[in-house]
Amino acid sequence: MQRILFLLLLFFLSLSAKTTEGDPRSSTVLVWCSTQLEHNTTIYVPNFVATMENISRQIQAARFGMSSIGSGPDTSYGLSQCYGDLSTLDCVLCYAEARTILPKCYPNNGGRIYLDGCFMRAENYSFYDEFTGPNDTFRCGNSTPKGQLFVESARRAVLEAAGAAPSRGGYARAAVAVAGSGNESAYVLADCWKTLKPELCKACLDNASASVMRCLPSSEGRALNTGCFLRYSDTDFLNPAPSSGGLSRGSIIAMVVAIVSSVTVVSVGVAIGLYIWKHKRIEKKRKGANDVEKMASVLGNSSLNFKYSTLEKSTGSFDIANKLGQGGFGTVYKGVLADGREVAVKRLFYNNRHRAADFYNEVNIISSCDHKNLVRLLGCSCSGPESLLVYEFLPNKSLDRFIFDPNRGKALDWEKRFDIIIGTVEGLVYLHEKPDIRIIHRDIKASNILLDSKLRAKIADFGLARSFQEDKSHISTAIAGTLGYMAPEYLAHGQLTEKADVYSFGVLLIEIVCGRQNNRSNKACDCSDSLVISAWKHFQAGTVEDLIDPNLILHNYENKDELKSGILRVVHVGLLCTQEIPSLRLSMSRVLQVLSNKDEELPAPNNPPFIDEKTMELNDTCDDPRLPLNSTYSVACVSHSSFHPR
Ligand SMILES: *[C@@H]1O[C@H](CO)[C@@H](O)[C@H](O)[C@H]1NC(C)=O
Ligand SMILES: *[C@@H]1O[C@H](CO)[C@@H](O)[C@H](O)[C@H]1NC(C)=O
Ligand SMILES: *[C@@H]1O[C@H](CO)[C@@H](O)[C@H](O)[C@H]1NC(C)=O
Ligand SMILES: *[C@@H]1O[C@H](CO)[C@@H](O)[C@H](O)[C@H]1NC(C)=O
Ligand SMILES: *[C@@H]1O[C@H](CO)[C@@H](O)[C@H](O)[C@H]1NC(C)=O
Ligand SMILES: *[C@@H]1O[C@H](CO)[C@@H](O)[C@H](O)[C@H]1NC(C)=O
Ligand SMILES: *[C@@H]1O[C@H](CO)[C@@H](O)[C@H](O)[C@H]1NC(C)=O
Ligand SMILES: *[C@@H]1O[C@H](CO)[C@@H](O)[C@H](O)[C@H]1NC(C)=O
Ligand SMILES: CC(=O)N[C@H]1CO[C@H](CO)[C@@H](O)[C@@H]1O
Repeated sequence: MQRILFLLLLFFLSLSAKTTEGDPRSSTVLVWCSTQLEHNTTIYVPNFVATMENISRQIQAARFGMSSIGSGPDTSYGLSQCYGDLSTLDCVLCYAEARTILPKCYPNNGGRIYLDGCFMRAENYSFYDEFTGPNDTFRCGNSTPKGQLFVESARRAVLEAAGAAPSRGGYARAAVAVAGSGNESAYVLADCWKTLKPELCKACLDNASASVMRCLPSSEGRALNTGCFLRYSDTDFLNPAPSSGGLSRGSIIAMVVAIVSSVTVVSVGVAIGLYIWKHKRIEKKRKGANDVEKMASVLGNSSLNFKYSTLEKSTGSFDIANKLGQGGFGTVYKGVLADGREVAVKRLFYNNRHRAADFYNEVNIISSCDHKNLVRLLGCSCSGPESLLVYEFLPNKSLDRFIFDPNRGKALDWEKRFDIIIGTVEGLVYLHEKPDIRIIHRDIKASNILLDSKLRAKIADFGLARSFQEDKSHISTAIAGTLGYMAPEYLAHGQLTEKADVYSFGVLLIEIVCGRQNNRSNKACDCSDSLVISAWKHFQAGTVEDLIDPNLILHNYENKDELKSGILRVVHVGLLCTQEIPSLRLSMSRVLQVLSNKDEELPAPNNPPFIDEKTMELNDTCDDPRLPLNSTYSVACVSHSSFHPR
């Protein structure tokens, strides 16, 4: 439940940044992971998840949380704190960001993350009194050096804030303004973790101020210590003291939060992943097969089964050096079998033994998907100490490595990209129109499109979410970073149809053309708009060419006009797929038709979601009279829409 909340909140953040009053300052300054591996996954993961959940409840009330859950070497100790100038809402947003990043330290047993607005740390021991350590460090801005006036004001402000904080509950801010000058003023924030006594806080901040002053005359400096954070800057990054009164964004979202929290319906899962429908025949078969022993024996006989020890050996006992990446549901390692075959082994984060029968079923369903544009599941190890899935190994990894990288992007000219697009479409048509079981992928994104040795597209990670749908504590949902791809009706209402995949696919099309990710933290551009909105605006203005990935134009094409019109057509289809109203979006088979037949006339696209710039309002068909019209966002309707599997 909390997770859904965070996703929604993050979504608001990304969409309504223009109307933001405060700033959660959720950009990451530094992450470091502890060097020890967790002791026992089966115990560690649930403890970690429970600690995060516990802290998130405290954060919403106090902008600070600490918790320890479990016993022995797998106890999870956690602490998270927002810096003193963040409002509760901004704090929740910053924490949400920290929480999505820190689990990436797994399988190491802890780590800490410093963001510009908050801090979070998890370990398997009690670290609450620690205030100094060998890894205390600082980061300096690299802009042109400032003048002597600024150096003076920064020194004064740092000493003032660091001096005041220990006696004021650990937090202080300071600003030293220099009269008559635009940019010689200095702004400082100092914050100790609330678990530290004043004298330890002082020791930490004394060290931090000394560190940070080594940055002068740079315009920015940040000290990242075990027990405190200190930053100075020449820009006023501090949030104003919270104002009261008025229906601010904060209060609207707080209301939305309250409503969403009360809805059990959502618990069905806005989990990222996949939803499978079964026709009645299969439903029956499934019920009959709910016997773990029987399934295990069937599987034991089938070619799908791999021995745990074989796989363990093939990956060098899950050696970090063989790690290929981290997917939604587990860590993927490269393995080489005794016969020389290369495979990708996915080690699932969390194994729920009593759901083994369902897991076997899903493996069977996934392995029944056989299409040239789907990554093949070769089998699993279902009976060893932990569940492993074995996939075909694809040497060129995933599409995001290419299109979002200015150098590797050159390897994909327009023809290759177009082939990848068509391959992805064909894979999706297959999943959506399979006669026995229709599958919604739910997590189409560039990193889930893998490339084989000839750079042909293969869709990965379909079929798993179903197995984990009921694992409320499953860690993967805390890691999912796919906000930019989620269809609005799915995100807000949990409504899941194939059109949610179509939406994500539309985003992907636009990304492939532009060579940029659909998110706002994209520093490479003046992204006040998301990529989709920006594509829509350029489309309306007839200037889509401005968005095209420079790598595409590098290549020598004989017929530049044909190239251009081909690219424009793909953007047009992308916009038809990302229309706000799901029923207007094309079906995947229709997409295949219009992409294959260049002469077919395309309708004009309707707007993508969140286009009303003044109010940032989602033009939602929400008709609850109790809700204020023109509220910033109408997710509040969640309460009485329902989850509509068909
Ligand atoms: C992990 O803990 C579980 C539950 O206590 C236990 O059954 C399992 O054997 C342990 N695994 C390892 C590798 O120690
Ligand atoms: C959260 O953690 C705190 C501190 O460890 C503990 O006192 C509290 O009972 C926990 N709350 C829940 C709901 O687990
Ligand atoms: C933390 O985990 C490591 C390795 O997993 C273990 O060796 C160590 O004893 C644990 N620490 C505590 C305090 O239990
Ligand atoms: C400090 O960080 C380095 C590199 O991240 C790590 O190897 C080292 O163990 C860390 N020290 C402590 C005390 O955690
Ligand atoms: C800001 O500082 C720079 C040098 O640090 C100076 O060249 C510039 O004129 C200043 N700008 C204003 C508006 O004072
Ligand atoms: C701050 O403390 C760390 C760790 O004890 C130490 O290495 C560093 O030199 C100190 N910095 C200053 C400026 O005293
Ligand atoms: C598995 O194979 C064994 C021997 O090959 C056979 O006796 C058994 O009936 C098979 N089990 C199933 C469920 O097919
Ligand atoms: C946003 O885009 C940037 C640059 O493309 C990327 O590094 C970052 O990971 C993205 N953030 C998310 C949350 O996807
Ligand atoms: C562009 C790129 O990296 N292509 C590689 C894809 O994988 C094959 C087989 O491993 C390599 O030969 C290519 O260089």
